[in-house]
Amino acid sequence: MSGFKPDFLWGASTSPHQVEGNNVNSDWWAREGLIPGMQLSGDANDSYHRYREDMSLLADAGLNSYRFGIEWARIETRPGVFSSALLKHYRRMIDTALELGLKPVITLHHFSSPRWFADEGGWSTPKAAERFAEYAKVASTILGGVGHIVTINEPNMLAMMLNLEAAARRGDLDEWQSPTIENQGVGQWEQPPLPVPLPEDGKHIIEAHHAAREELRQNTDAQIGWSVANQAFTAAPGGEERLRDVQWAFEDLYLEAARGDDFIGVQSYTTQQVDADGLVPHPPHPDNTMIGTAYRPDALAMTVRRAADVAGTPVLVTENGIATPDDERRIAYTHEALRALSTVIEAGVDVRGYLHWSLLDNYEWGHWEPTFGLVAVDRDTFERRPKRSLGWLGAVARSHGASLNAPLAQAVTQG
Ligand code: IFM
Repeated sequence: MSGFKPDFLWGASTSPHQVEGNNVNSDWWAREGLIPGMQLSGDANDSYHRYREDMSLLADAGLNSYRFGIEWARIETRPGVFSSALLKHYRRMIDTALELGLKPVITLHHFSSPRWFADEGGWSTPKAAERFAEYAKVASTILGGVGHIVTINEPNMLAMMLNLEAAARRGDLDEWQSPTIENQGVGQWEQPPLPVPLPEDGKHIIEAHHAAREELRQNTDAQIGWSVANQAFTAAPGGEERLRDVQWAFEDLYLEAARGDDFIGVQSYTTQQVDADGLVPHPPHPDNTMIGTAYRPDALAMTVRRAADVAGTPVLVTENGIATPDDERRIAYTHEALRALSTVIEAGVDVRGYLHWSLLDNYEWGHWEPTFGLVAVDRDTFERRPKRSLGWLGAVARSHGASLNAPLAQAVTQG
């Protein structure tokens, strides 16, 4: 595989709420106690304290980048009140990554917000952009030496959650386990697909991204972008017209908002069919992942091509992975996804890096069962147990993708 340049970023991603533990000042922490059936994040992976160990695992395996987030709910404890101790904490994390040879990719917002922000209306009020930009401005004081900043993770999922939250407030959330796509299908194979976000729910999120981009451009040298959940939509017979509407509301609105950014973050896991009635529920199948989605490693190449086309920017794959208890399957999935990605690069698409989701088996927004990690974590002792896939991905990185030429069977046994 010759497509990967020597400065290509090879790494893995996490998010604060999913790995740090005890994110008590966040809206997500509050929500976990309210929705029946949701498991609690609790101590999560205790990465708040164990980040050096996490980063060392990545670096020792041969990877050169780590995407992690800084947590707004910890940094801005009340409107306009910023914790300098917490800012220093995240600066130490950035310094640790740099010291270990990992290029940090920093996310400013990954689903969780300060409770006070949610209480004043969160992303549904015009104030959101100003609030987020102020946080981005203060955060920029610790972001020196960071090459890539993701302002908002999966703005399209965030917009969709606004919808579900409104349903929860009305008391008619029964059909959903919890308000994220991530939980779709865990043990509920017949669950319908999540609703398409309403374009108006994305409005203030898009404004916030643009306002934060301005602040970050003035105060840092980083490349600025955001990361969109890309669905690799396809039309079932008769669904062609509906496909265009769904694609626009779910994806293109957010990809178009990235025009003028320095990169578009692509997050891709599977594909989704659309027919004349809308999103088609994915049927139960032995090949399905732990969250009930189809096994589709080809989704990555499809989404990277499309995102580059619509956004018109270089691409950084900020998430790609599979929820599976079987690590050989994880290697097989990633092997196929990366081989196809290389073909896309060879065809001329400017792809700057590949960050696997996830470094750790972490808190999957209401559930602990789906395991996406390259590293397992004991929930009581917090012991990290690297899986074979971590060594395998590290070897791919060290060879600049050349090891992807080896047959899959060899990849699986040598990982
Ligand atoms: O765990 C999530 C992540 O927080 C956002 N993108 C999808 C992942 C897997 O569901």
